[in-house]
Amino acid sequence: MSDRPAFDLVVRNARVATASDSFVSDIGIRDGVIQQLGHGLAAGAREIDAAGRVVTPGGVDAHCHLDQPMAPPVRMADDFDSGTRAAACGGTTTVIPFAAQVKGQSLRAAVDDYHARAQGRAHIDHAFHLIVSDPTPEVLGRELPELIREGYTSFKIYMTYDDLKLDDGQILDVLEVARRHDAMAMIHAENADCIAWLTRRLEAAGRTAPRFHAHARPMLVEREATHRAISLAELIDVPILIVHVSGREAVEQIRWARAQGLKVFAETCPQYLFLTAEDLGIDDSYKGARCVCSPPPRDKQNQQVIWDGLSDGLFTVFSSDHAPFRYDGTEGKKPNGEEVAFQHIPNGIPGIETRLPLLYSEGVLGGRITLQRFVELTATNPAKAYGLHPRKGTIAIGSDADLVIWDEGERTVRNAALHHDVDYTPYEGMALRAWPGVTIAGGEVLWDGQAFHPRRGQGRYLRRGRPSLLPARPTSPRPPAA
Ligand code: DUC
Ligand code: ZN
Ligand code: ZN
Repeated sequence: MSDRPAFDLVVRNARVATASDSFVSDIGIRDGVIQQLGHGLAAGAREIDAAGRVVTPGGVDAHCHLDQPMAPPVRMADDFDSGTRAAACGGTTTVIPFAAQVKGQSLRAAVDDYHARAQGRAHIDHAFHLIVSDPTPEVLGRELPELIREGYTSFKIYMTYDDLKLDDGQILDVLEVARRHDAMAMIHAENADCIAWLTRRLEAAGRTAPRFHAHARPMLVEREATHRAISLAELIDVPILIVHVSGREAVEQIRWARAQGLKVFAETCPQYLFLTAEDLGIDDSYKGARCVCSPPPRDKQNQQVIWDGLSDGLFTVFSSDHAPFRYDGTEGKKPNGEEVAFQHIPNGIPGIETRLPLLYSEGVLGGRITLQRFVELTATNPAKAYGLHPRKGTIAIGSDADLVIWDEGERTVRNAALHHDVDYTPYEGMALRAWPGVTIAGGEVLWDGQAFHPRRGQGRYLRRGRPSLLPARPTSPRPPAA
C-alpha cells in the first residue's frame, strides 16, 4: 500500500457556498480535483483550517482583456502573466479574454496569435472568446463554424468602434451562425452613428476633455442599440448576452425582452456600481481619463438600478471588463505621452483583482445580494454561459479544485497592494469589508492573503463545451401529432 495521504489538500470546516446551498464541510482534493465533501475526511498532505470562513468557487471572469493587440503606440498593460497573477490574488481562477479578429485577418490567425501570447505565461486556467469584426463569407461559412466545433463556443460582436463594428445585416449573419452551431453571442450595444455625430459636435465646440466621453455616449445610445440587438436576435430566434450594461435605459429594454419570453441574458461590471460620470472629471482635468470606458459610468440612481438587477435575477453574469492601460507613460491613457481629446483615449479600466472583493464586500456583506447570488453571478453562471460548467464555477465532487477562502475584516483598496501592471485603480482608498484570504487553483495555493505563489505557464487552456444556461435544442424535429 502506498504511504501517500488520501488527499493532496484538505480544506477543513469550510462554510461552503454554492449557487444553491451553504453547508459546513471538509473539501478533499486530489490531483487538482475535488474528490470528497463531508465531515471528518482523511488526512491530506497539506491541510487548511477554514473554520468560520466562507469558501466560494474560484471566480470565472468571463469578460476581461489581456494582451489584446492594439494599434501602436497603445498597448495593454497586462499580459497573461500579470493579468492572471492579479486575477488569482483577487479570487479569480479562470479567465476568458478575447482572441480579436482585425478586419482583413482570418479568425484562425487571430486565434493562433492569441495562443502564442498565452503560451507559457498563464498562472490560471483560461479559455478564449472570439471577437468577430470581419464576417466574410469564408468566416461565416467555414472558420467560425469550425472554431465553434473546436470549443470556441462564444464570440463578441460590436455595434460601435470603427475598427470593430458590424452593421445590422452583418449582425444577422453572425447570429445565424450562433443559432446553427449553438454558440453564445455577446453584444456590445451602443449606437455608433449617434456617438460619431455627438463627438463631432462636442469637438467643434472645443469640448474635448475626458469628461465629454460620457456626453458623447448618453444612455439613449445604449438603449437604442440594446433594443436593436434584441430585435435582431428575435428575428433569428437565438439567445444573446448583452455585455457591460450600464444603467436604467438598457435594463428596461432587457426587462421588456424577458417579459416577451425572449432569451436575452445580461452582464454588468463593477464600474456601473461604484463609479459615476463624475469620475471622468468635474472640470477639464485629464485625470478623468483613468475612468474612460464604454459604456461610461452613469450616476447614483443608475447604480441602484444595477444593484436591483443583480439582486432580482435580471443579470446573469458579473464580469470585470478589465481593459488595462497605464495612466502615465506613452502606451496607455496618454498615447505618445500626450493628453488627447476624449475620443482618442484608449477605452477601459482595470478591475480583474477587485471584481470579487468589491461585490462580496458591498453586495453580500452590504446586504444587497445573497451569498448564493454572488456565487451564481461570479462563477456558476459564467461557467454555464460559456460551456465550462460543472468543471468550473461550482464546488462539487469532480469539479476542479478552484476555491476562495474569504477573510472578513476591513481592508482599504490600494493600487500599491494590487498585482496588475497598471499604475492606478479606480477604487483607490475604498474601504472594503472582505478580501480573498486564500485562492486555490487546481488544488494549489496561489494566493495566501500575503503573497502570490506563481505557477507561470501552468494555467491550462480550456476547450469549452456548448453554453448550458438553456436546455439544448432538440436535435430532430418533433414527430407529427397523431
Ligand atoms: N469597453 C469595451 O467595450 N471593451 C474594453 C473596455 C471598454 O471600455
Ligand atoms: Zn464592449
Ligand atoms: Zn470589454
